[in-house]
Amino acid sequence: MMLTTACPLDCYDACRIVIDEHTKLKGDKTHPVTRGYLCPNLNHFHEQKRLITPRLNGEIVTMDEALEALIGAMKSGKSNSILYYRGSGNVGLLQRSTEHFFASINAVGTSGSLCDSAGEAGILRGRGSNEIITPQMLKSTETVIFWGRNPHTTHSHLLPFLEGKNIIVIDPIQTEMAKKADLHIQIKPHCDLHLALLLSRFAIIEGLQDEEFLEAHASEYNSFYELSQTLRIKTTLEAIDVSLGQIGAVLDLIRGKKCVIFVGVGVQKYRNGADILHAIDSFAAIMGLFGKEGCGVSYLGDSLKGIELPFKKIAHRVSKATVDFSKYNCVFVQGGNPLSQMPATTRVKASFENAGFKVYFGLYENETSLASDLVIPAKTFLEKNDFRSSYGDYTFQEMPRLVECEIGISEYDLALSLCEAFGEVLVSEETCRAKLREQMEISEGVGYRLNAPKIPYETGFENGVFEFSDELDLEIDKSEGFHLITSKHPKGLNSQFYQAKGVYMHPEAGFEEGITVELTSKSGSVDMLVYHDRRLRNDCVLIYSGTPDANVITPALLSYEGEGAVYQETKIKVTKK
Ligand SMILES: Nc1nc2c(c(=O)[nH]1)N[C@H]1C(S)=C(S)[C@@H](COP(=O)(O)OP(=O)(O)OC[C@H]3O[C@@H](n4cnc5c(=O)[nH]c(N)nc54)[C@H](O)[C@@H]3O)O[C@H]1N2
Ligand SMILES: Nc1nc2c(c(=O)[nH]1)N[C@H]1C(S)=C(S)[C@@H](COP(=O)(O)OP(=O)(O)OC[C@H]3O[C@@H](n4cnc5c(=O)[nH]c(N)nc54)[C@H](O)[C@@H]3O)O[C@H]1N2
Ligand code: SF4
Ligand SMILES: [Mo]
Repeated sequence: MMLTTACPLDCYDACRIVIDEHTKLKGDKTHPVTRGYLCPNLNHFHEQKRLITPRLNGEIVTMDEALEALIGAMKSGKSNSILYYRGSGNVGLLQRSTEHFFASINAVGTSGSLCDSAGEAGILRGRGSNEIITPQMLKSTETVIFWGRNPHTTHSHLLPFLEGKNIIVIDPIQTEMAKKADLHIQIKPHCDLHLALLLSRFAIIEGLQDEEFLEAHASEYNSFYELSQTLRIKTTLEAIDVSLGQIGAVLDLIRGKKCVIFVGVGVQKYRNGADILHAIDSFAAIMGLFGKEGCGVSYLGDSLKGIELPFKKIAHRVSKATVDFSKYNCVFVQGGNPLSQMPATTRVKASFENAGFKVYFGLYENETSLASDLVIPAKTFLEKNDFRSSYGDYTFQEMPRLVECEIGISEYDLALSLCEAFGEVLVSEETCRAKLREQMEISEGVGYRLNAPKIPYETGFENGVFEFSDELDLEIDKSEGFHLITSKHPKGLNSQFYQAKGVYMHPEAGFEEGITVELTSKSGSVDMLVYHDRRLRNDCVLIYSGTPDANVITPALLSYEGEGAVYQETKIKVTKK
């Protein structure tokens, strides 16, 4: 018999999975987006070596002993010195049942993110809400722009929906999509704000602005246009390494066409990430790309919008990307690997080491589990009940328990044990599942969030109008050193499944393949092997997410808005060893 569930991973696609009696995982052929295939991460899911037994101070213990130690450690201190840190190893909604417990005892949580929150802040500034374009909405789209987004690696189920469309890629790397595109602008990193302003300015010079749309929904665009006029064209084009011909070519490919811009996290790994997304949105507003069929700007959406969870949320929070673990008597890390994935690893490791009792609750051994006092194995997504929504579409899927297994504990069962020990109340798992099912709309066998828009912003914007910026910092960083690009690897998911090695550079950057170089930034130094990659600009170094020690050289800074990590807000000095 075939059973179905959904992939739990932090990915735009949210694939629907069928499993057979041997628990082999396959993509559901009947699902309109998954269409029968998964990706390398899920195809090799069962080959991963998982944590089997709980461990306390390096010794194997039973699950009961592990829970006793956890409860003892939490009861011995003040609850405002307990930190709950949840990563995104599994994005299921019941992962949040543990937050209910920590909220009930007034523990501290985190705010902002390591991921998309700088960009989201920019979207909210302009549009007031963060809606997305799903693959199915692309039917009548004629031109698709991938702006700092790499769909062959991070959104592979979108690819079949792009057939026959004009493609533009704006990316410092010649990605797979760039190779196939009608136009690739191999922009200098961190120059997208300027490109968006120049595109807006030339669109208006050429009279391409959508007057009717602007009049109705975004009438204050003049101040933004004036801002774009403060840029000196020739010097700006030179600084961002884009030609006037390329600006014209972009406008030609979208002139009078239905156009969707997919923006990824690549453009916003900087302190002014919010400004950048806001400027891209502003260009789209000038072109009238919102509220129309086959048009829009699509970033990572708010996957929780429209879903009510039966759990309490933590009230007191500190910024996730810069949290100081050493301030807490007990640190509980769930589904994450901060010692690899947070920026500024040297700082993170020292602060984690100086924390009180450190607990790691996860599926795999990693940098963080190895530095923890207590390690609690989780159950896999096949072994527990859950639900997931997505940031790449509006699906809402149930993930029922399909496999019985002795190993580990589910997030819900752990939360229940903790609530019982502290006299707190947690809604029953069945009630919780029923409440989530009520919020699901089934159409042709697929679950969706209630009230998902058919055409986002068709009835206008949350605040009545699209808001433009009339003030932006337009300074371009001209400091010495290589630009750092740190993006996703096709074979892994951040630090899960596969960890890439070394640093990638263009052969003409001046460093031979196979040598060891020292990479230095204000945050630290690390030695890495050099690999050559002709897809890069010769002023960039690429280190994939999940590469051991990648984050030694990334800064412990927050974006100006959205409390986001800013991995690429640094220049790198490279020296031969
Ligand atoms: N296989 C795989 N899939 C994944 C993940 C994974 O680790 N592996 N991670 C998941 C997660 S957590 C997320 S958040 C999403 C992210 O999905 P994407 O947004 O697609 O992810 P990235 O690879 O970080 O960045 C995309 C592109 O931005 C480009 N870029 C970098 N800097 C700049 C810049 O300054 N300007 C411009 N224009 N482009 C720039 C990079 O070269 C890269 O090609 O992917 C998800 N999917
Ligand atoms: N240099 C660099 N750093 C980055 C990025 C980058 O592009 N470059 N990207 C950033 C981004 S976008 C993100 S989203 C973050 C991701 O950073 P994290 O959220 O820390 O994610 P992972 O490294 O994938 O670690 C996830 C862990 O979750 C655990 N896990 C998996 N499934 C389950 C489960 O069902 N239950 C429990 N309890 N645990 C489980 C696994 O043990 C795994 O080790 O990394 C950020 N860091
Ligand atoms: S990681 Fe993404 S592409 Fe791979 S199976 Fe899961 S949802 Fe699909
Ligand atoms: Mo992410």
